Amino acid sequence: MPKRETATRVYSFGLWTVMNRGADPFGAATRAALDPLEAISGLAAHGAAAFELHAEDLIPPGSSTVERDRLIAEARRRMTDTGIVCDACGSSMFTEPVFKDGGMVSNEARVRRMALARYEAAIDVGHLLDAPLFNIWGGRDGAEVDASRSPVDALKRLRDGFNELDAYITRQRYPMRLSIEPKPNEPRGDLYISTAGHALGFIATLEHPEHVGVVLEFAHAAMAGLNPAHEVAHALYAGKLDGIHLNAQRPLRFDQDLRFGGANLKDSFFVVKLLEEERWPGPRTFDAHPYRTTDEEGIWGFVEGCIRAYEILAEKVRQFHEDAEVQQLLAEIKRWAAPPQSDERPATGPGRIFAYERLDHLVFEILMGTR
Ligand code: GLO
Ligand code: MG
Repeated sequence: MPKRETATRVYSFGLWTVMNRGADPFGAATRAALDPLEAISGLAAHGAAAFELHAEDLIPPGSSTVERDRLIAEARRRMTDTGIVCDACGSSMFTEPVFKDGGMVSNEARVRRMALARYEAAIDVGHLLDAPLFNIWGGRDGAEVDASRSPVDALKRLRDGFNELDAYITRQRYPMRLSIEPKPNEPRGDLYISTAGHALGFIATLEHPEHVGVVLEFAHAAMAGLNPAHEVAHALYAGKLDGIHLNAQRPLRFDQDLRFGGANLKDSFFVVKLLEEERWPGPRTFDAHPYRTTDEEGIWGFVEGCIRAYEILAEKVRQFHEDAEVQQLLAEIKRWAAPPQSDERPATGPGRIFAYERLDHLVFEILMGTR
């Protein structure tokens, strides 16, 4: 067996993933709430070296400053005891009725102010937990009724909001980047920043585009019917991949947040292949939910399952690279890329097509474990 290169790979989970209680739009919770501090310790005990959170996962909205500081101190104690680190913070303001028409895009100026204040408070929490990234998924920043707001005005409001948050981080001298997590829809009918392309185009309009990156989620790409690896590639190519959320999702459906490996075997393989080949240094973060049929104990099996799925796929990537026939086919493809020696027209014979047919089949065999 070749030596495994897992030493530098950091696995991370959103606290909200293990705290999820199995509720869905048609059904109530099926398991008890996990305490956020227990979530931190439990993740550390089951193979995660990092966690992400919404500030509100740890500090319930409306908590006093004393309570906030106590919870942060306790979280930090768990972090020191276990070695787990916080790799990103965000806000779950999208759950609250006051933000029903959006946070930064709301038509109500007072609500937009509240949203920025809420983000700033969450940025402070992230800083106190040493999070290097503040990730914004604007779950309510979208619309069902397009007559209610011009999408251009929505983008301008988002621009002003991001500029203000960036200025806040700079003023506070926090060593923290901002990121945008795009999603095509849900909970809003349509969200304004839907894909990697939307996020990258939008970031270019900010005052300091160099302070802002992208967190891409596998399921969000699949929901839009896009190729997740191509989405990730766009962010990598732009030097802006600040985070990845791994999970599984049947294309073109509501947000399923299935366990990584639970669907999309081949697409998952190509995302892992890309991250490993590019030696992307960031944490492999899972943003999925244990199935609604899972009980409290099963949550840790879910955690281990996500990590194991990544490791198996990374091993398959290694196998792909070490397979002699794959290498021969790839070498053949590379030869076509050499500068032409003459102005001879490209050959149109069947040989070149055959290489892809075989290559694809070899990927299938590798994934099935029959090779
Ligand atoms: C929902 C998103 C959500 C974000 C999180 C980031 O679809 O994936 O879970 O990742 O709010 O803070
Ligand atoms: Mg996510």
